[in-house]
Amino acid sequence: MSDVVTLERQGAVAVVRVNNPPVNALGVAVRQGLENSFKAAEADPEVKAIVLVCEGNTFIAGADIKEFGKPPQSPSLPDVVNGIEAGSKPSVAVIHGTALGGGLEVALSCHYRIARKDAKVGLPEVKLGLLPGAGGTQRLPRVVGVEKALDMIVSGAPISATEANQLGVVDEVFDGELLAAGLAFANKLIADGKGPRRTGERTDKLEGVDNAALVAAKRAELEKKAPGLFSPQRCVSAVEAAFTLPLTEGLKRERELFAECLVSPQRAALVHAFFTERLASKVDGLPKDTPVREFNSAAVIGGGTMGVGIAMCFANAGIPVKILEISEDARDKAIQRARDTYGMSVKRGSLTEAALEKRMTLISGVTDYADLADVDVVVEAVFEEMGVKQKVFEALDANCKPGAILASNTSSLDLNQIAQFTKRPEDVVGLHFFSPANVMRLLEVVRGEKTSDEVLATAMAIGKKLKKVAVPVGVCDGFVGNRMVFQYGRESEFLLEEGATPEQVDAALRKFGMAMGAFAMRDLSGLDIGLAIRTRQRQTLPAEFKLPTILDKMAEAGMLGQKTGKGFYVYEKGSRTPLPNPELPAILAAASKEQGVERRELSDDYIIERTMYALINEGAKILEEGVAQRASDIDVIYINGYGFPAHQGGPMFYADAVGLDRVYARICEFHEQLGAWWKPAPLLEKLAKEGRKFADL
Ligand code: T1G
Repeated sequence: MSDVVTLERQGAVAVVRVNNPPVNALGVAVRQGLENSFKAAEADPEVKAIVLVCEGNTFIAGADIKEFGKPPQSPSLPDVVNGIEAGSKPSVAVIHGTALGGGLEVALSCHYRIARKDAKVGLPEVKLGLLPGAGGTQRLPRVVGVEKALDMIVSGAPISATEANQLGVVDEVFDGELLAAGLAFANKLIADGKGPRRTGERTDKLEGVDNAALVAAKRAELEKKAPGLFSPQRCVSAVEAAFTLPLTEGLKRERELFAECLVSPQRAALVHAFFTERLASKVDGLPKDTPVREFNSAAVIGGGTMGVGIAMCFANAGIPVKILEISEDARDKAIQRARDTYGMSVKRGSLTEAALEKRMTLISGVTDYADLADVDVVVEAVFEEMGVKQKVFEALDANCKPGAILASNTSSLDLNQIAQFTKRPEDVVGLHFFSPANVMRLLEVVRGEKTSDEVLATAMAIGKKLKKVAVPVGVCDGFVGNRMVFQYGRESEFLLEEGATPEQVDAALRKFGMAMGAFAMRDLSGLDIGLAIRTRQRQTLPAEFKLPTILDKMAEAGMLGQKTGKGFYVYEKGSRTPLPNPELPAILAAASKEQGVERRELSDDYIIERTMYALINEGAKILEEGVAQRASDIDVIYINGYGFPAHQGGPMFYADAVGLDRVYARICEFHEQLGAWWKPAPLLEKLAKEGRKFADL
């Protein structure tokens, strides 16, 4: 028996125990151990029932993702799973934590399942560009029916133990000790003379329903919602086999479809996104034993949209937070804004009234810096103007206790200069949240030149506590994400001057997989932000760095985006649906004329090259300057903060997939044709010429 799986007997019950930290993933040793243990229990005449239980925080959380892309090793999970189901003695899976993917498939191959009340079960393979490849697409529909199985498999979303019990996925929900619950259930099976109940043999849930119609509807929904995704459609085809083929054929069909997904570029990209999101939280050069300061209380300076969103992040994590505003009226408005924002979640059904009230007890308002004397962490979220920041940080320096973390949410101002407004620059760090702060997962943790290791480690721990994807970055204009999005925005505006329309650019970007088109996003955030940056740059950039003039013309016409009802698109009152702006063509034509540019037809591929390669070139510069510690951190930032499609892996992963030699050659052409902005990053040139990838760094 391998040490990751052990077998012992308790009376007439064989106990198979998995212990493969951190998540009991089904690596080859676990698969081997499961197969051997179930065979040994099957052969032992003293054994009348089998219990499968896991050590650690969770039941099996899936196949070992690290094995994907490597040569398969026997036994395969389907063989292990089919062997468990074929057993002649009743088997019971005891679920706790998260039984996900192959973990739930192993549980489904057991004859019975019980779950601790806080457990969750699910088949998230689609999030990795895969589909359940060990019988999940054949067995889950036999338990919950095709409709619910399609929802769970195509969304990848887990369900609670309670819902799983209601659906029949688990037979019982228990509280308390795992093995005791498992033994009690198994001994009752023995006492009641209950034998195996094989999921694969059930057909009742597949009958009497127009399953073909359900499949067709799901296909149509995917065509509309996720036309570019590879594995969801194959998930549907696999579930279709559950009611069109006998089990053995259906399992075979599932394996074929799984194999197609396994070799897809989208699977490689999504697995890259999964692991690199976790890697990003590891700070190069930070000693493992760096102390982390306590943070049991917080404050936010500024009760605007960002400030309230940030305060809600602390309240959501159970940390009491004070919002400091300049007047009682502004303070009260901020508290009300928090309550109203939570209220919207209650209306949507994603938050209970009780939870709203509990979180509101954690949010209070103050107007005096002296009230912040005891807080462990302060996040400044005031107007993006250095003079205002100076006043705030001088006040914090004068009032906050020694050791308090003094953070700025600034999105582009120089954190090193902000730190100089205090006598404790080593305690100053950037916590750059993304709007809406209580929703967006990305958090850029900005390390100033004087920020101490301890403060950086504490800032990363705060990010994790707030359930953010915390990525450490260095100080530069716009840090990583905004510095890159500026290049992307500028190129998309130039494309309008050269002949494209906002609708065409946005459609091409959405087809590429971006969550939002570039211009729909600009309308949402407001064109005045970009205009302010342009104005600042016109004063500082050398003349050869030309800037588009469309924003200026649109601002003159009062078009600032959704906030004015029109921008790159027009918006009917109360609607956020972008509609073509009839006034825009004249503005674009005038801008083209002024720039001396002959408007021409642009292809979607060209649009993608101009926007994506602008991101990649800037990303290479950021990497070279050490503002990001690894190329994959840039991918994580862009996926989690800017709607870059995870199934493309992130800008740098995408560049590697296209081939840096091709990207570099195109950027050299753009440099020739379009001038200074397109000077290739030296790192990109170097890697391209050496035939290497960003991933090789
Ligand atoms: N394989 C390998 N490593 C894994 C892993 C997995 N399935 N899941 C997590 N890890 C590592 C992770 O990289 C991290 O490592 C550590 O465990 C803690 O993870 C045939 C083919 C289970 C909800 O998709 O959703 O089964 O950074 O930080 O926040 O049909 O991990 O410490 O070195 O995320 O407590 C399907 C993926 C696989 C589940 C725990 N299963 N994992 O969250 O910890 S495909 C999944 C998660 C499959 C079959 C198919 C989460 C979690 P390190 P963590 P967490």
